[in-house]
Amino acid sequence: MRLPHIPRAQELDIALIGIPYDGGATYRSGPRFAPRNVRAQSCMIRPWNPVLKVDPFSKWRVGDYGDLSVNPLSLDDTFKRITSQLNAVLAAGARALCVGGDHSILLPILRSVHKKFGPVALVQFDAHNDTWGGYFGSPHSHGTPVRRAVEEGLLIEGSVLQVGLRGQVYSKDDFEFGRKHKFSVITAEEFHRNGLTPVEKVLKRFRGKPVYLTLDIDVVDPAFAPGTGTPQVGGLSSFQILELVRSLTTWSKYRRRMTTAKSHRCWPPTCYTKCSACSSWPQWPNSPANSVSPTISPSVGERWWASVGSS
Ligand SMILES: [Mn+2]
Repeated sequence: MRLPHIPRAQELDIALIGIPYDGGATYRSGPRFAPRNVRAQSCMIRPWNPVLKVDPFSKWRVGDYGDLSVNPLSLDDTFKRITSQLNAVLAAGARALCVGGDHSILLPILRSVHKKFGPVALVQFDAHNDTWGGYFGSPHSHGTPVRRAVEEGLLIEGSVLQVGLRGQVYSKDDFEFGRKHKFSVITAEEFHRNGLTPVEKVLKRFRGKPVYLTLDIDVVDPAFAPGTGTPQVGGLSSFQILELVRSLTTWSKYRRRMTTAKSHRCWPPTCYTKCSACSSWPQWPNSPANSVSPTISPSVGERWWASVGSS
């Protein structure tokens, strides 16, 4: 990321973390190279967002934590490594923004989130529901993490929102698991026809709950994001995915009007712990900002930005 490399979670509010693993991919490999490419592409990111009217780098201490250690020859060992390393990040009070990696890494991430926060709601932007029972005899792959997360009790029952599902599946029963567990599903076709309103309606039901957001890049149409491991036509345009992600912040503003600072629970548009868009840190009694090194001033974000260059 266009950020300073700071592998010390206690100094960060938001840690960007690469997880370069694609041992769970069943078709086209390569997601292991995604973190480094996201970093390269981030060179054009500038601090002020005129749509959301926010400069996140001056508001929060955001840094590139680096990549987690993975084992390219073992899915089980990789999962243990991911959970264990993320546990340390979350225990230090930082929020993690993880960049995979194929979608199998969602499960070890959610295990770590559960350890810190208990069951969470899940918002999933994806072409697939990822609720396969297994694949090639393995309980884990990029198509299974949501099912395993439900089975392990990592998610709040009835609080899963999936947006962008499309394409052919193996059987009509592929959607049975989601129905049984009361998932809210908005297919790509429904999204194209009805826009953001149904999404926002479901999100309002998640108010007061901790939420984890996961975005599988294949939710975007391969015309815009051709490098994905499992391309599916009929997906979202680059503008639509921006609007979809921004809708989370709009919902956050709605919540800001509806709640007081003290009772404020959190909506993170980019990660899963406490709010990143709805309030400044001093309003959070137990925020990470209150426990980090006093040598870091609130204005440090601006200096960080300057230190990594500007165009
Ligand atoms: Mn997918």
